[in-house]
Amino acid sequence: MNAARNMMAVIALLLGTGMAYAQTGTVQGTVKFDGVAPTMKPYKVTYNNDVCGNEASLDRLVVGKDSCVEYAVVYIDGLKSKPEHVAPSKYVVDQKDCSYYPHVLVVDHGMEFTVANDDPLFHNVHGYFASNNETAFNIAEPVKGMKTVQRVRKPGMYLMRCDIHPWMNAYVYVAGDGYAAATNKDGQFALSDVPAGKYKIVMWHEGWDTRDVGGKPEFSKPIEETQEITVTAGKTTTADFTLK
Ligand SMILES: [Cu+2]
Repeated sequence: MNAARNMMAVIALLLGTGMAYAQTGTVQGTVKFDGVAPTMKPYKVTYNNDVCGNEASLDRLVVGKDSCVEYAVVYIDGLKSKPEHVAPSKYVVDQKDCSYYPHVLVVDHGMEFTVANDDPLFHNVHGYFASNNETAFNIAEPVKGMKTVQRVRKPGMYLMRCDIHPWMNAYVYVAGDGYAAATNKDGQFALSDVPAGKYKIVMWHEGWDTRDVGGKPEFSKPIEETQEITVTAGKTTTADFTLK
């Protein structure tokens, strides 16, 4: 009797899993730079050189082999699911050698991430809402080995900068819903378990023009491109983007 019941439970589970898979698809694609990518000038570092080095990259435009663009964020617009509780240790931005790693972090579930300091000097992590440049949070991490869990109230894009080392910049995209990704060094992204349907898919890139304002780089506006896609159950939909 018990064996029969267990078997029924297994069949129900398999059917349930099968149905869940049958209703979702994968979206994948590549972001490439159109034409010859401009060369990015490094920022001259004039203090804390023992830790920070003599030059720093702003990481505003990272183009690899075959014009592949790293650190673009791709997300599906208007597709919302409930954020899951994920341990904030899953999402970490580390400060090392006076740079942020990774340069772009996507928090695809939940609303928390961790900021760590791996440098033997004082960094502060000034977070701004990318939409209006207003302060969202400000964390001081004076000591090497510090870790701070940052909880944000709103999903969206956040810019992080250090007020002491003005070249340090990074982005955190809090999707909360599981349908966002940053491109890897091969310019690729993949979004899995997307419910079948028609959507707008957005590619966001931070933009790379900078202007020196009293020794502090100011950044140009981000670039966004949108496509309409249809996600079919059990299939992979391709969405490629070109950055100009
Ligand atoms: Cu700093």
